[in-house]
Amino acid sequence: MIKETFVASSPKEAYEQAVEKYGEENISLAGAKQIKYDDGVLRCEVIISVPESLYKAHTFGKHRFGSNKQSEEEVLLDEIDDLKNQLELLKGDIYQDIEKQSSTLSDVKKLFMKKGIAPEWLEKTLQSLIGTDIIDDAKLLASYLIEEIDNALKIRQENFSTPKIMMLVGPTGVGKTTTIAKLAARYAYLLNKPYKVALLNLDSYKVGAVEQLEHYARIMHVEHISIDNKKDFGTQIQALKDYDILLVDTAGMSPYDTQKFIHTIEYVKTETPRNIEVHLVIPATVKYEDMEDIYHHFSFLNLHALIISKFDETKHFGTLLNFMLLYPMPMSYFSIGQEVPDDLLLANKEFLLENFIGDIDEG
Ligand SMILES: Nc1nc2c(ncn2[C@@H]2O[C@H](COP(=O)(O)OP(=O)(O)OP(=O)(O)O)[C@@H](O)[C@H]2O)c(=O)[nH]1
Ligand SMILES: [Mg+2]
Repeated sequence: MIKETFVASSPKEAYEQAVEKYGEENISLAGAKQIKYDDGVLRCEVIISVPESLYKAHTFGKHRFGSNKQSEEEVLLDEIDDLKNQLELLKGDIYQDIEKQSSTLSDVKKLFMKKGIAPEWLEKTLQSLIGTDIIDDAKLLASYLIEEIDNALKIRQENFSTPKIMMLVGPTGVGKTTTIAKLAARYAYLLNKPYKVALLNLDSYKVGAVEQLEHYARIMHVEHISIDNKKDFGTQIQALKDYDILLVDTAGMSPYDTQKFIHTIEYVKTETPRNIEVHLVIPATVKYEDMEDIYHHFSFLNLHALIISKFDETKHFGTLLNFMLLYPMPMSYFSIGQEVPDDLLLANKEFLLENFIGDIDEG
């Protein structure tokens, strides 16, 4: 693996440069820092690891390492791609014509759009029904769309392999600390087997953050440690090696707060014998554009899953479902209220879809 540094005004922008160059699946985050350059401007350096062959191919250009001429196979593949694109366009045109003629189709599409599902996803999904009788039956059409949404949603099954570290990250006030407390109770007391749980608090920003987590730790009789630097984090993880589950609470951060991001990346990248599972907490109540923004900014913290919070504060799940269709990240837990430990569910599709169907029925 080769390490390469990308520089921009925010960690997100620097990371995006790396993604654009190599593709997200080919790189892993190796570190990040903020540096004042000689011109006096603060910039972010994001360091990524990339396989050596890819680095050479993308950095020095194909011609140095292979022939500049396209092989017959490449020409053929390009032509197939062209044909596929043309076919998609044609299907799109046919779909538009059929939608104009079928009021059932356009009514069902409008209803799902009204509930938050994007027209692009709906059109692409409904295109495959062209030529079938389903497009004239509103109930069947709606059931088909619900089934497709069901197929697209991803759940991360709770895994009990220990020892493990779960770190919760997310914007301010989304419910990270409350969810940590619920998870601590779940693992320490509510499962078939009691797990040995410790809480690590990395939030040295918020006034009262230590006391908030300490309060839960005391009630539950679980270990609680506050940490304010990366070295201590590594040392404490080592010292807590007999614990089954370490739950790590982090400071809430605005997606645009570079300092806190850099700080959190350092913790995420700490070398530990245990893998750090990073769960991003997003409230079900935020609007679509904010969800996208939060996801884009946090996604490079090596996210494993999403925890959706504040389900009790909305009856409309369409925006969230739409987000999950376009950004298919696995979901791990749902927080459905403020009560510790009761208001926590394992992420499940039925909960989302039943509420969504109720909403659609009202429409
Ligand atoms: N209605 C509702 N409130 C919640 C839920 N989860 C957390 N809260 C409340 O949201 C507020 C903030 O919760 P915290 O757990 O402190 O949020 P946080 O993400 O740790 O906040 P910061 O550390 O400041 O970033 C508290 O009043 C919680 O009781 C939920 O699922 N539903
Ligand atoms: Mg908190």
